[in-house]
Amino acid sequence: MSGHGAPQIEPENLISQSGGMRVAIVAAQWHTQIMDALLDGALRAARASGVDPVVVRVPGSFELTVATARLVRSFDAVVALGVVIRGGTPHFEYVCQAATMGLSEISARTGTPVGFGVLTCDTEEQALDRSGLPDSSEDKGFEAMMAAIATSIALQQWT
Ligand code: DLZ
Repeated sequence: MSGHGAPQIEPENLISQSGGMRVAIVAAQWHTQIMDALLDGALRAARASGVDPVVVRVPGSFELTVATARLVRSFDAVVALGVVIRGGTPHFEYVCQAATMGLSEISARTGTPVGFGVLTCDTEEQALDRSGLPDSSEDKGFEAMMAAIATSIALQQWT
């Protein structure tokens, strides 16, 4: 899936509505360089939007679901970050499916926005290109945080 067609949500436009918003980032630890870049992007987006998130580290992307399930009890939005590379795991489909289905189910069941910042790539090069490093073409950690904050703001006046 390419980033073509993604909305341009400007963090500065969210500051006036993000006051007091409690946001948690849950971040896996596999593939350190790419994970650090995703986390950096998510923190950049949060701070530019006037949000100061907490960061919870879990070992792998499989653990994102259980951590998110707990965190949605106490936060207005959660952003899940992970990197799964096909070459890196014979369990690629299982780990990707657990993270994707688990996070989507938690978000729908609880009504709490969950930003999906889990890269599921065939190669490390693809993941680097989406990680928000200076030479990357996409910044998925930033995008996931913007989506979570913007969704929380969109819902807060109606619920
Ligand atoms: C086991 C495993 C493998 C092989 N590869 C990855 C990966 O590429 N990315 C990732 O985030 N996690 C990986 N894991 C770890 C699992 O997510 C999980 O942490 C372990 O199976 C322990 O539950």
